[in-house]
Amino acid sequence: MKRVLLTGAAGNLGRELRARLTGKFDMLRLSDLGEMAPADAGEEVVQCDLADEQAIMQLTEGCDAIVHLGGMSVENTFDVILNSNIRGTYNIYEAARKHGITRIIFASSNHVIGFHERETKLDATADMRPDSMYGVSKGFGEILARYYFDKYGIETACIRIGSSFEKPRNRRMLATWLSFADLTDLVEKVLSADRVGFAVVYGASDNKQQWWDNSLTGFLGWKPNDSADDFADDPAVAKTHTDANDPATRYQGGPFAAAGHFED
Ligand code: NAI
Ligand code: 15L
Repeated sequence: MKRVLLTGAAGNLGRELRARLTGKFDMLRLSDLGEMAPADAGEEVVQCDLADEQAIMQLTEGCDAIVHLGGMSVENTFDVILNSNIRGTYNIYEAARKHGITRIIFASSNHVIGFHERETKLDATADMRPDSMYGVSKGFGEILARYYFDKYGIETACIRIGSSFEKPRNRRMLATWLSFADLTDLVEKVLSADRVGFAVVYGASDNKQQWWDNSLTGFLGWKPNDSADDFADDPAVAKTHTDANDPATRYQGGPFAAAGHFED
C-alpha cells in the first residue's frame, strides 16, 4: 500500500492509529471534519465533511486503501447519523469505485448486534440486531460494503469494534474491550493480506469473557495479544450488583440497548 487514507483522524481512534501507522506506508492521508495536528513527514492532512460528495471524490484520489473511521460514533439525531454515517459512507464507497480503490476497512460497531443477549456467542454470520439508530447506520455500512464487493470487487473488512479505549471503563468492557495495539495490528493485517473479500471481524482483545467468535476470519491471521483481564482489579470494573434483567446487563449493546429514542 503506497498511500492510505485514514478518515476520522481527529477522533480518539484516529489519533491513536495516526501515531501508530505513520511511516508504515509511503504516505498516510489524514482527514476529518474537525481540526487535526499539522502534517508531519509522510503525512497529508485534509479537512472536509464526509457528507460532501465532491470533497470526498478529491480526498480519495490517488489512494490505494481506506481506513474509514470517520462518522458519528454514538447515538444522535437521525439527521446527524444520516449525513455523517449513511451519506458519508456511501460517498466513500462511490469515490472508491470511481477511483479504482479496492480495499477498505470499515469501522463498524458491536451496536450492529447489540440486541443479542450476552449469553449468545456470535460469529460473523449472526443476524444484525442493532440497538440504536447509530447501530442501524453501521449495519447500513456493512450491507453497502457487501454490495460493493459483490458488484465491484471492492474488498472490505468490517470491524465490529467492541470498546476501544486506553483501558476498560466498566464491567461490560471486560468482554468488549479492544486495546489500541490490538486494533492497530488488525488494521495492519487487513491492509497487508493477500485477500480479504468481504469479512466481518469482531474487534475485541483476548478477554476471558468472550461473546464473539472470530473463527470464520482466521484467514486474516489476527490474534489479539492484550486482555481486559489485566484490569480486573481496576475500580472502574470492580464487581457491583447489576440487575440481570436490566437491558443494559441483558443485551450485548449495554447502555445503547437500554436507552430510549434519541431526542434533540
Ligand atoms: P470519535 O468520535 O472520537 O471520532 C470520530 C471522528 O469522526 C471525529 O473526529 C469526528 O470529527 C469525525 N466525523 C464525524 N462526522 C464527520 C463528518 N461528517 N465528516 C468528517 N468527519 C466526521 O470516535 P472513535 O472512538 O475514534 O471511533 C472511530 C470509529 O470507530 C467511529 O466510526 C466509531 O463509530 C467506531 N467505533 C468506535 C468504538 C470505540 O470503542 N472507540 C467502538 C465501535 C465503533
Ligand atoms: C461504540 O460503538 C462507540 O463508538 C464507543 O464510544 C463505545 O460506546 C463502544 O461502542 C461500546 O460499546 O463500548
